[in-house]
Amino acid sequence: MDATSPKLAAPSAETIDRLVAVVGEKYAVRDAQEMENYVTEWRDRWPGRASLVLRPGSTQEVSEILKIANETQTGVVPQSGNTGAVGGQVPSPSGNEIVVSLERMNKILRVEALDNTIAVEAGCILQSVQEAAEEVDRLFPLRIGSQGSCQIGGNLGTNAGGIATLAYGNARDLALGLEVVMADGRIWNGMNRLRKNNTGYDLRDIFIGSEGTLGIITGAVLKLYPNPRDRAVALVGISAPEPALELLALAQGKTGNGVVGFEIFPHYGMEIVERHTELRNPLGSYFPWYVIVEIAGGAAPGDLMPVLTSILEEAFEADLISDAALASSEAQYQMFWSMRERMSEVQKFEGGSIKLDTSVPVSQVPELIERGLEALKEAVPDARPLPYGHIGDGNIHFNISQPEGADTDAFMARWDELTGIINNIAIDMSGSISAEHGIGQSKTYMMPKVKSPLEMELLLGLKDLFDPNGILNPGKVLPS
Ligand code: FAD
Ligand code: S2G
Ligand code: ZN
Repeated sequence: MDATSPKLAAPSAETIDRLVAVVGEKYAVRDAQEMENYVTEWRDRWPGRASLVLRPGSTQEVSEILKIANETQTGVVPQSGNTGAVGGQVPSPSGNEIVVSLERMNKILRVEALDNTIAVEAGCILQSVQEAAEEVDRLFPLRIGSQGSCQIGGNLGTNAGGIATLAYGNARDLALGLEVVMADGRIWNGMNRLRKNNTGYDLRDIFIGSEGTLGIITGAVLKLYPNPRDRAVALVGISAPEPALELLALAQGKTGNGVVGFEIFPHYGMEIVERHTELRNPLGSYFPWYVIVEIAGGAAPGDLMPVLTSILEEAFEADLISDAALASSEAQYQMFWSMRERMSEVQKFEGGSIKLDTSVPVSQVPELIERGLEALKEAVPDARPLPYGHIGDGNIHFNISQPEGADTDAFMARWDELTGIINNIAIDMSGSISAEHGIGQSKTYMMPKVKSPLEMELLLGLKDLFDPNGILNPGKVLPS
């Protein structure tokens, strides 16, 4: 069985009516025009078409939908916030699949402050979960630029990473329990709050990161953390990625696990943020590279400013950094982080932008960047590389903006070629071609290259066991 079984076909009119009857006309989208938002993703890179979009309001409705889909061999694309970066959440152009959007299932089910847990439905927007944690003076530490629209189902579907991974881990590390509807409609209720539960294979972790291909996550129990009493952040001008890693080691040495954010971007990143937003470089001049470092913890507000100041002073003395601006207000704190979080958005205004999501061991990031820049100079001399992101956990988005004035379509047509150059360097360094975004439909062709025959056999075996008819997110993650 391959990942998209040839048995799938467009649902008949009768099947469509049966599926609509599960959620009711009000929560079904039949009209192609109205489907636009569900079949288009934010990079406009993978145009899709669907036979139907369904917006179920309960786990029971998701179960009934999958029962019918499984019986009628109808492909189902699970979708939450539709902010995925690898096209995993949109249907193929065939028009044969249906999209199941979890957006209506957005309730916070239970907050247990003493357990440090929060139970939510899959359609809960990430920011709402962060806010619900804040209400009980706790922290839900998943922090990504799309947090205003991405949802917990998609965060778990992709095992999302983000800004705070280096201190708190990815989505997988933040989940305790799951509720999942299987391809045949059966419901697995794994919504436990246990911190320890070693009873056989970990089903939860198999579903997390499976990108909608093994089951539809309808609920989750997530970990909450004690709220840090203080935080301090600085924007630093620096000469190269190497000293950035020395600054990271210095900061971690002084604060234990207190470094909760450590992001790098090149001067080109600063240039396009200033060109396309109201944000301005707070440093007196420009530098080849910039780092945003955040430390959190302390016993009271104000505790950490002296700590971060002493770290930066020591970094100056060691000639690691060229300049630094410490955020002296909440507004400045937000401004520093906006510079980083809008880096993805502003690339769109620079013309064609080819995206990468590589990771290597943290200490090898400088080598990845150096080799990548070298190789790109060869392949596309006037392109504008933008290696940026989560250097603190070894994840670099080695994005590439087209040469100024170049033909965008011609440049974007080189997507596989140019991503191949950088991905091959990551592979050569025993790194990953997908640190946090997943495989989606964008990288399925690379799976046999990055997985051993044994791994491919085990992954396909899992897919066959969980979804024998191949109805769940056909053509995603595993090559068809
Ligand atoms: P969707 O896009 O709806 O779906 C993503 C995948 O999960 C698809 O394969 C889909 O089929 C599957 N899925 C969705 N819902 C379910 C469900 N209920 N059950 C099972 N499978 C499901 N990602 C990062 O990891 N780190 C970042 O720092 C980051 N920054 C971003 C910044 C911006 C500005 C943007 C636009 C995106 C960024 N992303 C980042 C990518 C994206 O936000 C994440 O992958 C996010 O986790 C996707 O969540 P979503 O709810 O939008 O999922
Ligand atoms: C980030 C967003 C997507 C991209 O901002 O950390 O994950 O590649 C990325 O621009
Ligand atoms: Zn990222």
